Amino acid sequence: MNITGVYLVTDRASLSGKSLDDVILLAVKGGAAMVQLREKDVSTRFFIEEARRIKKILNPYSVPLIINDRVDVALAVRADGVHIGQEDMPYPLARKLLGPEAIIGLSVETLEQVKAAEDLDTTYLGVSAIFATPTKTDTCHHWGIEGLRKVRAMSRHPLVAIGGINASNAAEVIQAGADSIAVVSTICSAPDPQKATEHLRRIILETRRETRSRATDFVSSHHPYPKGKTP
Ligand code: TZP
Ligand code: MG
Repeated sequence: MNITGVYLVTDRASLSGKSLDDVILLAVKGGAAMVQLREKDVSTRFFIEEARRIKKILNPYSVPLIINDRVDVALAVRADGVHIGQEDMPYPLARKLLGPEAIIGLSVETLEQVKAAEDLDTTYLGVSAIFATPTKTDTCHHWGIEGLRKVRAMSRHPLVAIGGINASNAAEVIQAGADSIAVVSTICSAPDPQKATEHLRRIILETRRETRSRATDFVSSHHPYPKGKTP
């Protein structure tokens, strides 16, 4: 599974009057690569019905549906995967229940957790939270850009950065080593979620292009032979 691009994480409190289904559809039309359904205050029955409905919206676009926290809900609706935190079901058990093909993301909030995750075959690590955010106020620490660089250097896993990310800081988050950017309010609260997603996606692509071309310049400027004179 290629973890890349814009990752929408839903939050019904951030919808500013829009419907969840509309926001998800617009984000996908704008190029969102993954959608995580995150519900903290609904009944299990409601969560399952909603997940079934969202799965139908995502299917034609082949965008994976990830369920936050709840392995049982993911199994019930045959979602593509789950995102779990350090207090949720232990990763090995989630993997055992969901099988080898499932996308399983694990949140990491400390370097010890990053180190411990090296022994796990997680699909990605959710580096949480990069910046302080009003959307989630119980995060114990903020990695910042330097912290994210450290995680990149330590981890073999694809990294999904989350927390306070928007169009003004997305480029530096990608430069620091994130493979994907997960956002709630930048898409959910946007007046036009499709445009907001397209904008983030463009920033990611352009930043990757610039980083790649700088790397190529570096390699050619350190080539031992002048251009066209290789033996
Ligand atoms: N996990 C860590 S921060 C966060 C979650 C779910 C919320 C991110 O919200 P926003 O609005 O993108 O800052
Ligand atoms: Mg959780």
